[in-house]
Amino acid sequence: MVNLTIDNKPISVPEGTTIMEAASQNGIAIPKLCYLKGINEIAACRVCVVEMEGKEKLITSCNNTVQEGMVLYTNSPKVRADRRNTVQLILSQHDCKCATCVRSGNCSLQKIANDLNILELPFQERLERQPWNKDFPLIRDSAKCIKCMRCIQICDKVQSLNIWDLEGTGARSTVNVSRGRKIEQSDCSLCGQCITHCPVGALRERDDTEKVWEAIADKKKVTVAQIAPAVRTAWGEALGLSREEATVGKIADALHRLGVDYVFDTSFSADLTIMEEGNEFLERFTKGETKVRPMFTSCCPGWIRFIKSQYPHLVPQLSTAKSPQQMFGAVMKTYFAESIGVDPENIFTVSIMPCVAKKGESNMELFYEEYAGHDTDVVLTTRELTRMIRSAHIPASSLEDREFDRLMKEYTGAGVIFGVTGGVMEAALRSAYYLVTGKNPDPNAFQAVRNDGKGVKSAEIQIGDAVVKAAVVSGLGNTRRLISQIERGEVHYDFVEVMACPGGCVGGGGQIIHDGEELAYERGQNLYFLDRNMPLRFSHENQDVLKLYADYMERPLSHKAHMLLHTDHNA
Ligand code: HC1
Ligand code: SF4
Repeated sequence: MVNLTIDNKPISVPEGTTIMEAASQNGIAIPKLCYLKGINEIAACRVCVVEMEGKEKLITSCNNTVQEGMVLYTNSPKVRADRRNTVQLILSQHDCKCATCVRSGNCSLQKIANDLNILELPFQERLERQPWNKDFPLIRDSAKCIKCMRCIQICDKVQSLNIWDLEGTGARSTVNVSRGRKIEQSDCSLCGQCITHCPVGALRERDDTEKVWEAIADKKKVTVAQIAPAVRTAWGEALGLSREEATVGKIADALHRLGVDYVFDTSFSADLTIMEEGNEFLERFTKGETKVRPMFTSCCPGWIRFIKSQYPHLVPQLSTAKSPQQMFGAVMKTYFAESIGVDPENIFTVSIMPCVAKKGESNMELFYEEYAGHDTDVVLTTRELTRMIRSAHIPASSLEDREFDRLMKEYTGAGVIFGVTGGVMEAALRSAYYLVTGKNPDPNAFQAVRNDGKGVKSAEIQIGDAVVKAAVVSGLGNTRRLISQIERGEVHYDFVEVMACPGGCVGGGGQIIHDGEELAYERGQNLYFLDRNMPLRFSHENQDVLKLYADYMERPLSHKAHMLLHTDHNA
């Protein structure tokens, strides 16, 4: 152990601990801007400086470790003056229009400037704004970039895509899309991890809330919304609701109060996906089609963009099932539209997703059907949903639990866990077991594929006489490593679930941002809790899904099911 003093408090911490961690473990918060544990420890912003007795120069606390006998001050006059100067210099190159910034109120730079009582900007340089395609789902405002490098590091180290790079030198250095490309020419997966790790408003999703307001105001349109599984774990974080208070039924209430006509839970179409994808897997598995093994899941659009750009030769191994979002859109514009007697052209479908790539998925021509345009008309992130609730001045405390609308009301715990890494696999195994053996397994039998925070899991699952070799991976860097192992023949799997974001959709790029805090694991546990407490935990027991087959689609993998619920990823 190392003994030292921070702000007159004697402390003792293990050798190798950084000063910042030592302070934090002892209830002393040192402000920071660029630091991200394990990912960005480069001391680029110099906001985390501290004063060390006997040393003239201040030292950065994020990348210096404790030494025996150190005497440190985190908030001395010298530290405060230096920090103020640093932050004023950062602000001199930052577009400080907080009133029109999407991150106002949730911005680390704004908070630090306020905390340091910076009420004037002594230096102000002319800001240059790089051009950007505002139609792209990921928006970057270069005038707000503080060059903390987090986006570069998260995209390189965690997602292995190297989309961002530093360009220019000295004071003119700035971040931009690497190799002089435009963002739409890059291989960006749209995972949105760079957005959720940006400390300011330099990166955000394309705001589509106005399109939804317009549809709501259009008397001809019937607006139909779906809420993704992972959204329920995070939306309350932005509105001051606890996990217990922030139920999905209250999101349904909020959407109705905003003027949406019908509201459903994407967990319904996650159950539908299991019926299609589970049967597809069993068909491929029992036919012994070894060359298409493993079959990869197809519900995560970040992963679909990744496989298409990085491993196009593996695309035939994707399940042909559309994602639950797209399946639901197709069902809303056909089966549901018919049931309420509305022309599909007048059905406006809105998805509330924890995801930025879903915006890209809904734009894909691939899903254009002659019957009524795109399956999904607009995708809003969890953040956009909370912005709409705020802009309608609906107090979160006034929301009440409201049921989903009829015809597609039911959903199971298996559908709910889609939102956490391993959940799609677990749901599929629950139903595959039933389809093969005619009996339900213990719903908790497949915990071996659940998230343990490591990013990759594998298990051999006995189903009847067969053993299914399953793997689950989240994060695209982890995915790249797993695919390399598969391609080198080091590992063999029958079925692989991939989610682009670490932890699955709960850690999605469209979720509520808590700077420097990773909440995916905790949110995932919330979904497991909800699953445990659901009356139904098997997708094949969803009565509304069974009715959809009986009344409209006949059976899984029928011709009609193929037309509406499957896609050709090569198209
Ligand atoms: Fe997901 Fe999915 S789980 S992809 O993460 O398969 O976004 O939540 O809605 O479509 O159900 C996202 C979440 C979501 C789909 C489902
Ligand atoms: Fe990289 Fe994901 Fe950001 Fe695209 S969205 S630049 S892949 S981190």
